[in-house]
Amino acid sequence: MSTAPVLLEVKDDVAVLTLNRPDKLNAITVAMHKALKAALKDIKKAKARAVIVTGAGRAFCAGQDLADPDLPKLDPPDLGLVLEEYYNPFLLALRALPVPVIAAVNGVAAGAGVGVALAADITFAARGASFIQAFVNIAVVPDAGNSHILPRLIGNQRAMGLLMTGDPIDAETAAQWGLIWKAVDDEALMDEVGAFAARMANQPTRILGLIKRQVYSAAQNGYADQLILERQMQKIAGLGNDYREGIKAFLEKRPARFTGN
Ligand code: LHQ
Repeated sequence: MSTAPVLLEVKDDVAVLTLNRPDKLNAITVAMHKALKAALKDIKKAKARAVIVTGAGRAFCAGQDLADPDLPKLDPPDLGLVLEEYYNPFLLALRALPVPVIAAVNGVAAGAGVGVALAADITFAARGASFIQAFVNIAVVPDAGNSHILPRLIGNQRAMGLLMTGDPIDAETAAQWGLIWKAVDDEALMDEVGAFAARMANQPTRILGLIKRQVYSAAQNGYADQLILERQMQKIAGLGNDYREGIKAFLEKRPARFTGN
């Protein structure tokens, strides 16, 4: 088994990005950040049409590696630096991938690990997985996008409760609350996510990229601005080969064969 902090496999247009420090529950080090940055470049080069993010072993990701000797050592410390230099660019780049990113949360996700799971466009979790806003337990504030995403997905009350207690919730509760798309049986997780990603890879990829931009812009836009954005994007959609194929397939009463363009 490779000891690289991140594994990447691209097959049939689907990239699988695996956080790979199973002994440390895939806690994120500076070395892992560097590998993630390289992996995102490789995913773009490979022109993958869907991306799965998962963890090796029994955990998804335990967040920041609290023992990482490479964490910037400053006296007094500036924990913001590791966010500025590593987490924020990585999460923005992940969100900006113009293809669907699907998280397969195979076990516990804590702190920034939840941020990675929720930066995906669609998050599946194994029933045995849990989500822990662990920040408060070590007296730091939420980061990795958690303070943005949580209130939007589950509302202020539940967000406050999770962030202020650091208590875990299981995958079923996360799904009921709308934090994730779906909880699935542990042993079925990778098959189900693989099938979903394969389906996504046959969708009109450029349209999925535009849907991402629409949905993420909606967090900032008012209704009128969003209508303008929809108008701009529908123009782009209408110029695509997949649009022509979609209409043709409908009129010919057959499934569309989208190429992603
Ligand atoms: C770990 C970690 C870990 C290192 C498990 N680090 N080794 C923070 C600060 C700075 C700047 C940037 O932003 C952040 C953001 C954050 O992410 S803050 C939140 C950081 N994460 C945590 O506080 C979670 C810490 N981990 C835990 O609470 C537990 O490990 C959980 C609840 C995740 C799992 O518990 P168990 O299933 O009982 O496993 P374990 O605790 O026995 O862990 C297994 C091994 O993994 C163990 O190593 P060892 O050598 O003793 O076997 C842990 O030390 C190691 N590990 N998380 N974050």
